[in-house]
Amino acid sequence: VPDVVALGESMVTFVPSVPGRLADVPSFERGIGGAESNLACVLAAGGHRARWVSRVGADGFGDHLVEAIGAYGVDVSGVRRDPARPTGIYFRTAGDRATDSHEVAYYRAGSAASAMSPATMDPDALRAGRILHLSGITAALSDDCLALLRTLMPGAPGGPLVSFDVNHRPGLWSTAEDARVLLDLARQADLVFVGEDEAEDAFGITGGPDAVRAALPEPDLLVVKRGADGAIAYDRDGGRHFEPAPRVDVVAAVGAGDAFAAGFLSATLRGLPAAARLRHGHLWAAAALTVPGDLAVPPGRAHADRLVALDAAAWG
Ligand code: KDG
Repeated sequence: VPDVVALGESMVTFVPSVPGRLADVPSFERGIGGAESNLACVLAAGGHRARWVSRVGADGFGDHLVEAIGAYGVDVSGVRRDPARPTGIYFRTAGDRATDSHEVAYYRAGSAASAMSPATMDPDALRAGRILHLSGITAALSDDCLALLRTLMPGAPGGPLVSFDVNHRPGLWSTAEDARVLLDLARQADLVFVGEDEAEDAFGITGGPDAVRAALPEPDLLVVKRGADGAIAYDRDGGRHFEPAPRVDVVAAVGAGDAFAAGFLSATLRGLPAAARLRHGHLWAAAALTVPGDLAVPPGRAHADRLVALDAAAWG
């Protein structure tokens, strides 16, 4: 039984060789991207059984994704090849370290993954793990992808815990109506990850993390992320737990949210309390923040446990 099954589109990523505007970047290095497979890769690297379920083209980029994600130890048996549609790719700039504003150019419309649907994917296989991890990116890919998400949420009794990362990607959405779609999906998940800034941009929720919880009271567990200012977990009993984030020299923020969710889920699978879940999330995110690519191997479990056990002064 997989610990975590993650559903979503992955893309070959082109990471710029130099900072600056996309128009000026002369060359790029190939990497792998995709929020949900990033999460599966870091979970597998962290010693968990992770399965990534998706569709990729029957092309070289699809081969590369399956091989590279499989090389992290992720179970890729649920990935289907589509001879009629290409694998998505995307280019991005290195961004501004302080604001993490970067340009993204997606080439994914009509991709193999956009044809994920209740008819082309097996919902039972998707529900085979202890946790099913989904994200708002999938909702934006096509009506079929959104229909698939809706068959998986809310989770059924005895089924996996449904984890949902809002992952609002403005470049994939066109109307304000779409924010409602994301909010409705988030309401049906057991565990939700959302950034405070994301909640403001996507949902217009101002007033900080408590206002996000007030607008999203349904999930048993809601994690509101505040970047360098830490994260707060709200539980169903009214509990509110804040943990500061360690200060790191940020190289590239892309992938940090996926790593945070992976660290949090890892600690959840291990039955650790809220404080440790948040700290593992922060540590795994720190690993991703300090590399240029979208993905970083998290610290080993014993090492991470020692860092998590440091007293509050080391974390504050
Ligand atoms: O979370 C990082 C992702 O944004 C990146 O890997 C690509 O999945 C991606 C997307 O759709 O933006």
